[in-house]
Amino acid sequence: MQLDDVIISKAIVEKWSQDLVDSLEVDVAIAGGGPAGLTAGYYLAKEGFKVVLYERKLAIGGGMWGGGMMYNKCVFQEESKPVLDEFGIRTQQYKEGYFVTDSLETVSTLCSGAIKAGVKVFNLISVEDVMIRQEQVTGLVLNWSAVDIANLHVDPLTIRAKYVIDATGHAAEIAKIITRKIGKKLLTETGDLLGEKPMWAEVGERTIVENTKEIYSGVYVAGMAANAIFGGPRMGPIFGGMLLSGQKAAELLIERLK
Ligand code: 48F
Repeated sequence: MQLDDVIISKAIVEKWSQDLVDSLEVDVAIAGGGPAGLTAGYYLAKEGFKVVLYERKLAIGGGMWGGGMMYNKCVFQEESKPVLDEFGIRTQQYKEGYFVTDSLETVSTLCSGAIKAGVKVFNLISVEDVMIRQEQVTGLVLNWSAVDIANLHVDPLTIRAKYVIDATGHAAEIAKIITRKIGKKLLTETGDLLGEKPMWAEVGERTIVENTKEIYSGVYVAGMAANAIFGGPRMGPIFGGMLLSGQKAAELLIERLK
């Protein structure tokens, strides 16, 4: 059989466009494809909900590829091991309660698991704004990351979602968009982002799960953004809290969606 270059192009354009059209109205839209966003998406999609995830960069996986200071190993605590087992990520026990994984296996397996569970992932797309109706976030406003990088004047497109998850990591970008656009109305003590505190793995890993909750009507937070919003410490290359936070965000939303 002879290969036709134009059929190859048509296959890509038609199938991608169909995916985008199918994702314009969803149950949950996730901003950010790091460990927290991927884990939240996985558990939601597994329950049968329609989930879309947007990642600004070419590769999803966020801050996990480089392990700690480019040593490509990740550390996980005991509590998060069931999530690693659920995905089939191999672990080595280093000391009691400390498990080590290969960061490349961890990211690629989380990614594969989320997509196979049904999460529709769009890379190279940034969330640049939110849609708000009657003081509730009802969708996301998207643009190609390349538009932003090239500083092009191009208007975005919009998708509708019953719920949004801010899984944008340290930057907590959805929370920042909300405060910039409508003022200090987050569900924090001050209504504003309280800001991330210095590194402290023990406290950071605990508080990140506690801080995984609704931050504005229609918006939940998962992962590092939770501590950036609610004033918890960062925790460096221990990643169990990211998985547990993603899992908790999914559980909270499954309750609401049911
Ligand atoms: O940063 P990231 O990995 O967040 P996370 O899932 O995990 C945090 C850890 O990696 C690490 C840590 C562990 O101690 O602190 O940092 O909470 O992934 C966030 C992803 O969101 C993307 C960004 O490119 C990254 O891949 N992102 C950020 N803003 C946007 C976005 C945006 N506006 N639109 C789309 N993607």
